[in-house]
Amino acid sequence: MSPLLILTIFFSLFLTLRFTEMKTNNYIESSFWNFDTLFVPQQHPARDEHDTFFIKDPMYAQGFPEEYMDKVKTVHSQGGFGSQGYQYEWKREEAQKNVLRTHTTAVSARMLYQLAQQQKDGFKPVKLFSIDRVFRNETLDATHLAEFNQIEGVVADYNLTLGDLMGVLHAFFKKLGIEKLRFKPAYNPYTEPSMEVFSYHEGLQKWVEVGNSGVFRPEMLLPMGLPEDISVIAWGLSLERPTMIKYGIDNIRELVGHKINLQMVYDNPICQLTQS
Ligand code: FB9
Repeated sequence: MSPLLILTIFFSLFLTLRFTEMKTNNYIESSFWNFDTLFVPQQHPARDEHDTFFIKDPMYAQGFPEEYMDKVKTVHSQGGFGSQGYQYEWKREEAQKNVLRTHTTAVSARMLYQLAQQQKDGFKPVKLFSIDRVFRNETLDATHLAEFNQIEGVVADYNLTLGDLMGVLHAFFKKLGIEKLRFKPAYNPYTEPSMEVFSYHEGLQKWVEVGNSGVFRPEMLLPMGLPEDISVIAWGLSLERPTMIKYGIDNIRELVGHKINLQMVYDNPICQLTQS
């Protein structure tokens, strides 16, 4: 039993569905890519040190795409693209603050911006994924550490709908042997509509939240230069939760960290999440 096995399963699942992996080799991100490009307002509670690890040195990032940063400033402070924005005074200094990334959705923002820049003459649909560490300054409990591995899928294509998102989620979880899904309306600053995803877990005899998802907002995509009729659907989950549920582990410290029982690691047979 190792998270590595589960990692391999999710990795091969995405490759089977012909997704391309996004480069995630930067744990430190500027607040600009981690929050502002995702239309997360600068006074949002997720942006204070109670939820986010801020870097002391170097405290500030440099080297932003100035033209794009101006568009992000405008959509936050005055709106545009049919949105009224947040009507507040957006500060460059706040966007420059370096953080330990709180989600790999920051990487998705970078990728979508690069694609928009590269594909000025006609956007080619893409399917992207990322699996890597993210950091949250949260209260530690049996299922939460200050870091976890986020799994994220992103599909960008012409005129995608919420129905397409539900369809992709069914295809994704079916590969994990999960057929029955329920969708519950949710809220994220960067997606509208947003849905929490639940699946019925026979062993636990209850509905388990297996992820979050949504359609990226035009206030995020249009300042990047993406064509109006391109919509982007995305979803996320963790690597640790499926591993814990699969192996009946109720305290995450038995899965990662210095307390894990190595004997249990050696004794546990390699096993496979049922693949349809
Ligand atoms: O992984 C989660 N649950 C889960 C997943 C799979 C599973 O079993 C698998 C098949 C065998 C069992 C459980 N969750 C997400 C749901 C909950 O555990 C939740 O309480 C904890 N969440 C983490 C964040 O906690 C603060 C899990 C983590 C999470 C949550 C949201 C996202 C990513 C990870 C996201 C996203 C997103 C949304 C819209 C657009 C792009 C990304």
